[in-house]
Amino acid sequence: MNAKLDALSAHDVLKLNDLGGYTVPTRGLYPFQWNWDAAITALGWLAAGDEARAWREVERLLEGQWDNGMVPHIVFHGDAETYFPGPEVWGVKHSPSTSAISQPPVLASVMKLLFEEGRDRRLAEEKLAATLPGVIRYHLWFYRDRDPEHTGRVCSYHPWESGMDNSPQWDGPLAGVPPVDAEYVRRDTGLVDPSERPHKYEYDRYIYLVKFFQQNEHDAEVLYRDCPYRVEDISLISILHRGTRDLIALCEEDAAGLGLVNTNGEALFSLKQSLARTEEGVQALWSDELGCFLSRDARANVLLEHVTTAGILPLFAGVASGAQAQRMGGLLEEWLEQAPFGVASTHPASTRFEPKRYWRGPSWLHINWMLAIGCEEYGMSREADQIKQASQKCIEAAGYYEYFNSVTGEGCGGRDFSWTAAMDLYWLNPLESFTASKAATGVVEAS
Ligand code: 9WN
Repeated sequence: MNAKLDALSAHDVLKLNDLGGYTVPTRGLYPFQWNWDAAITALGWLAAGDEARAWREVERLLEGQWDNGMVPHIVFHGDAETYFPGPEVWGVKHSPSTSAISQPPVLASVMKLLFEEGRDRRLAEEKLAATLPGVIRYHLWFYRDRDPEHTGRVCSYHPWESGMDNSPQWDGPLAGVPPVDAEYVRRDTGLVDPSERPHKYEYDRYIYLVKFFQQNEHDAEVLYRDCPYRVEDISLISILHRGTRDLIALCEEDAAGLGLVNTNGEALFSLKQSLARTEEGVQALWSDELGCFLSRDARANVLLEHVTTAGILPLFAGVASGAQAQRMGGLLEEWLEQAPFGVASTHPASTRFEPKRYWRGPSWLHINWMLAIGCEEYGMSREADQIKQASQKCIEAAGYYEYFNSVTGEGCGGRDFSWTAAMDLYWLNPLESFTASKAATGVVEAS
């Protein structure tokens, strides 16, 4: 059975979710622009042949950028009643209104792809020159505000900042957060099956943290010192690291003759120092026993011993040694044998594995894409191919759902979902016209 046959095309999904220069992840459940969704979705617009729309997605996301450089995890461009917590709960004074935390900054790596794979060179040069300075400030913000002690491991203050909301990794650190004492009404559980969503226990603490940020006026020093939740998220650290490398390459290659390296000399020097720190600092998160990297509870000073896809993303960052990569490659093969529909977000042998509850076991295609790139770059083409095939199986089984039950392939969460459609267009089943245009720009196909 091929679920794509009687569904909207991937391009139609993007058009359905296009609210005017920004794409909502799905209508109803997520009615605003999300940070890493926007980046991944831009790849879909590129692959659908609409390069201008791809860059517009980036520009609209950057409309939410704060003066300190932070690019928030949600930009509330319009009004909507179907999401909680909305702008009034976050209480941020910014126009457009935004949340007060960020998300894994895959944006820079996506911009490099938009730049390299776009056929309209004038457009690509103009848009890169216009957006790159903002993204450089974004990365500088991460290292400055989130790693003030220069450990090489930026920290995160909310599970939502990881994008992997209820991953078992956060169970321990979240237990140190008190529940919010005010009543609130969730919207998500009225829109999708509650068995696919985080529990009330988690939401009580998610909302406590939102209020905590507001009460402390988003003060970087106070949050670092007092936030009851402070973790070093290996996924965020890895995605940031690769993004920083890509930013530096964009400036230094100066392929467009834009002189970006001259105007950003000091910033690039600082970013390079941050790269060096992370390359060293991330080794403190390797577990020889489990054969993968781990996140760390920075308040309790303990490693979070859960095998999740987050711990394999150092392959995407390029910070693992060859021997570490081999261990992770072996782990991935056995992981896919136990849950064949994509790489399960939590290892299927974990006692906390739940194949359809959000980030506790389902598979997510944008994560699979990053894992496949990482494997390919470490010379593990077989594993990269396996991940790609396992991802294709999800779409064939269920179409463009938010995420997939990693054991059965059943589609879960929101339907007609932008990043899943984008990954199909860009990675899994690109249109011939896109493949031909990539070949014309000299881009060599990986996996
Ligand atoms: C909170 C939009 C976002 C994704 C996250 C995913 C989910 C939000 C929520 O939806 O998080 O940010 O309300 O559950 O976990 O990765 O960016 O698709």
